[in-house]
Amino acid sequence: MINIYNQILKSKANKEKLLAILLDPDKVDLNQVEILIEKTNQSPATHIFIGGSLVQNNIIDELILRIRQVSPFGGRGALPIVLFPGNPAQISNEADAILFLSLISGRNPDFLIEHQIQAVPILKKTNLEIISTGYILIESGTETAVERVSKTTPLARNNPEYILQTAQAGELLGNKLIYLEAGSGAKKAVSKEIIQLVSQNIDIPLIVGGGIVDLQGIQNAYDAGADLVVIGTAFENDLNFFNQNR
Ligand code: 1GP
Repeated sequence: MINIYNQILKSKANKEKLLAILLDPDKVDLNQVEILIEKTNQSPATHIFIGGSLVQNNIIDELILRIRQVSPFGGRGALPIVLFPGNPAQISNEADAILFLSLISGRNPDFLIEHQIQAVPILKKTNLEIISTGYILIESGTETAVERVSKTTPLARNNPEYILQTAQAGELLGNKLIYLEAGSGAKKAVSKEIIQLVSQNIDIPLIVGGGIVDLQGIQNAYDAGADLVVIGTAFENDLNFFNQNR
């Protein structure tokens, strides 16, 4: 079995940028999975992330099985499938790995540690690769679903030093990844300045997502130092997002 985290480290060392397409099981129509995966395979995506703030039911298993079913080489050609869960109900043994998130920008104990404790008995029954991730929500113009659901305040955009300190605390606590999140459908993506400051001052790989709506936005995040960029809404809204000249 491939070790997804080691692959991410290797890509970072080789300066190869990574791209995850985020599928929200609440929004994916199972009858559309075939075209979705066809478009994903034609895109530069290196990973599929699955999750959402609200998803509660077991359609995640079904979605992943369907993805494997329609992927090349009897499913072996599927991109690595990584859970990006909003709550412990979103754990599926059908995925390859899970971002074991702690919302370290927030001060809600449920999202800092309680959900993780609840997830342990479920995780122990799976073969998922568990990747500890410091998740940092950054102010992005309007209230986002993750803000609403987690009942936490995002970090102020105009205080990059505090954002950096939060990321560094996550690294010192042993997180293997830092995720700078503007929130799905955010008005403003995480700024270049913030990405640059954080990426230059942590050693672990950096994920950036939320509110990136064009290819230039992806490139900007890479140029600023993001190792992996996450695209959700833009691809959801336009499956040809990656084949257009923008
Ligand atoms: C959300 O970072 C991801 O958690 C992706 O956000 O839907 O805005 O691309 P978008």
